[in-house]
Amino acid sequence: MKITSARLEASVYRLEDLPREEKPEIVFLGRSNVGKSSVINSLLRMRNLARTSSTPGRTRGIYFYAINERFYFVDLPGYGYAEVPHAMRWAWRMLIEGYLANRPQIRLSLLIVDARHGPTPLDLQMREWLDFHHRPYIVVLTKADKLSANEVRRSAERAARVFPEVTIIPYSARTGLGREEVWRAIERALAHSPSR
Ligand SMILES: Nc1nc2c(ncn2[C@@H]2O[C@H](COP(=O)(O)OP(=O)(O)OP(=O)(O)O)[C@@H](O)[C@H]2O)c(=O)[nH]1
Ligand SMILES: [Mg+2]
Repeated sequence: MKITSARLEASVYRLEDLPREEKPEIVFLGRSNVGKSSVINSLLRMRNLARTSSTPGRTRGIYFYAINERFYFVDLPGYGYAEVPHAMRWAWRMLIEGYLANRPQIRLSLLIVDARHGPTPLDLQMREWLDFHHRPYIVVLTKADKLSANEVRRSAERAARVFPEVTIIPYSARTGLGREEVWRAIERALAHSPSR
């Protein structure tokens, strides 16, 4: 896809502030610090659009990036960051789940998983939840550049056992591995959107 514009349109910290626009939405979710924002930047070939950090728990709100003024990339706060106070974790969960459960505009979710560690128990919870709500998703195994080709293959096999019938794409924000394949999945999801 040719990217002609990408800009942060809204930072949302409360469900009542969600954009009222009805553009289709592509959601990026996963464990804290797994590389969600980096996937967004690398897909767009923009270094600093979505804020990245080596400090976990940096993305606090739901960020809506308007792409080509046609659809949104939605960057969610990561789950499972233990250092966050309990009350705040609860607030994040309410925000994320409230958004995911009640948003017909969502066309596809990208569950970002660290290729080195594979799906964690919280990723499995997320899977149950997405399945329960009939939300379409793919799994992106990121940071693949930190593994050998063989290890990447084994990681993809492991993920395929945990996520049978789900598209699994090894990815690296550093090398561009998987980029074209992820775009194809996004384009397919957008093409099915009734708003087009
Ligand atoms: N080697 C390598 N490092 C990566 C890759 N993707 C992300 N990183 C690094 O991982 C760290 C976290 O990346 P982010 O994109 O900020 O992760 P996030 O999931 O958005 O983090 P939170 O918003 O805090 O949950 C940063 O130091 C990135 O540079 C990758 O594909 N390869
Ligand atoms: Mg982030």
